[in-house]
Amino acid sequence: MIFTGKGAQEVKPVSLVSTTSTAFLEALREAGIRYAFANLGSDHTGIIEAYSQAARLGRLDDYPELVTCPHESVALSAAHGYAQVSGQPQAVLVHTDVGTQNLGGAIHNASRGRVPVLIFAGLSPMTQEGELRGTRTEHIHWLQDTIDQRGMLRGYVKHDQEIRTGRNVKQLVHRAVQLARSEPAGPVYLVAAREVMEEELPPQPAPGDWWAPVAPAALVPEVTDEIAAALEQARDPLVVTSYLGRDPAAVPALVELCELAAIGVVESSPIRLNFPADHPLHLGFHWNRPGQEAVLAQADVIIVLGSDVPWIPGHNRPSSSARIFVVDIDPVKSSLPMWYLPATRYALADLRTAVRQLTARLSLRGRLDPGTVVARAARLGAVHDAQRAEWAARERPRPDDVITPEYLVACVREAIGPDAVVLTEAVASYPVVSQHLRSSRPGTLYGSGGGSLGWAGGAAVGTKLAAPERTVVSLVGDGSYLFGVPASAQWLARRQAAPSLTVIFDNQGYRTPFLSTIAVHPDGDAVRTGFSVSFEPEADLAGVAAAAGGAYAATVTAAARLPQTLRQALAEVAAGRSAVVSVQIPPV
Ligand SMILES: Cc1ncc(C[n+]2csc(CCOP(=O)(O)OP(=O)(O)O)c2C)c(N)n1
Ligand SMILES: [Mg+2]
Repeated sequence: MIFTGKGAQEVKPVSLVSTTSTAFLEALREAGIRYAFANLGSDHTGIIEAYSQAARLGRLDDYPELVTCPHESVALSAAHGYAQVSGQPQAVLVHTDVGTQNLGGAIHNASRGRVPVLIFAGLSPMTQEGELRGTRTEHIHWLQDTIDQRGMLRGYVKHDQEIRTGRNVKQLVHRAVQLARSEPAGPVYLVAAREVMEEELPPQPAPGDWWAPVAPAALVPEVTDEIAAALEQARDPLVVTSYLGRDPAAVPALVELCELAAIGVVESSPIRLNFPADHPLHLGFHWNRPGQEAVLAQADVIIVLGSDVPWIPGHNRPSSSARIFVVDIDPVKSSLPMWYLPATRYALADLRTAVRQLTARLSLRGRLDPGTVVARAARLGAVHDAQRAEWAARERPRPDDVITPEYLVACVREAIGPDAVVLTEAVASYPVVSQHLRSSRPGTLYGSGGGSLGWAGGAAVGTKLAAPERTVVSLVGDGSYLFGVPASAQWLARRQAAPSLTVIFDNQGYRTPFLSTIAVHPDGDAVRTGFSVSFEPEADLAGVAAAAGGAYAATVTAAARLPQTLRQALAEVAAGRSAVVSVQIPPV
């Protein structure tokens, strides 16, 4: 290979032009980036030439595979899905200010979800009279020049930088990827003017292997002792987590700790599988529903292990005497403007490492009283069993053939089996998905991590590209489905041969804003008048996917038909074609 690694010193063929763009693309590949999810424009002429040259020379493997995405938010969501499942950041190439703006809420999701991704956007050319190659040639080059393009993403990226010369573009790319991957991981943003990306320069050697992400941090011994001692003395210890399972290997580590000391686990607005839902120490899920959760109120020692919102104190809070410890890769949430917990200790640590430290400390000392542990495990197991019996009763089919969300999730669970990768964006049905999917295997459940709907459409494509052997299933609201630019996402799935099943919880509108209003105005006019955001007359949601991506499309209105339709849809997916099943649940 001429371009990459130490081979950069080799002979340069006559027909080879080396530019900032070629070095940039080589650096992405050197950094392990496999895909460039791209929406190209006039700022990318150097990149387009680079790919064209590589195609001519048979060297496309030197660059990330260029994946054309007809919408930028789908591109970023695809990179998000890929990184969530694989841990590997990918690149997203967008056009100047407008492409950056079209990333939309997907940048919020990547940021809040702590997902590594490298975003590159061109800047408008900086010269206008032909001074340099790449100078302005189109009217939009004046219009797309903005005061502070990088500022548009500031607040959502960990790092933003302008590439000012090709002479150190590789270093800038490797550094950006290092920053993106170091915990707390997140998106990074590079920009460069067209003239810079067109700059001719000698082939750039790969910088050394200096760019590993920051190594995981452990708890200092004093803090391990402090938390272990609190657990030893606790009457009702509880772990609350939302994203410990970002590291799937942390899940069995948490199981071991909880079994050792009989610690209950609650998942609060989970965006990962953090603890097996079928484990007797799993004590349920907290979402937004108003009301005090007894398990949280009873706890005397609480360890918050990876959560941005472990509870919502306005309606659900721990006892004022509870001792609370926060252990997190991001313990004080520097990117969230207003955030605090009544905790006695905040510790920055890799969660798997910290959990193993606690397990080792508690095992060594032998100070856990076996009788207490056994009795507590039995008591918590009874709470778990009662909870599950209540949930099981709710998922039985109704005699009138109406499809409830509970029944829908139960049918999905039975159809997809325990190993499918599920992306959840079912909004008002988030709690129902948590309770009835019963996800129990690490790496099988993902949320966006943020609050910008429309993530699952693109994320499913990225997930399938990262894990081609897995069945990928998205559970989405009808509103979320439409936010996800389904024509773009479904087209991309077909183009990239990345099929998945999408199940739409179709209540023909937005339920959630109404639920939000009830929480603030329980006796207000919205409740009295039955305000709704209805999508009447409704689009043929599944038909959009058929038209854009050749997907198998079905709409289900009767409970009895649901299992068979899901089976058919999964058969289509297994055969290589996406499927969208729109399921009519009671309307808003
Ligand atoms: C990009 C974006 N726009 C708006 C919202 C505000 N919002 C929150 S829930 C919701 C309704 C979503 O509709 P649907 O997916 O059908 O879910 P449902 O509430 O009906 O369960 C909206 C619009 C949001 N979260 N993200
Ligand atoms: Mg809806």
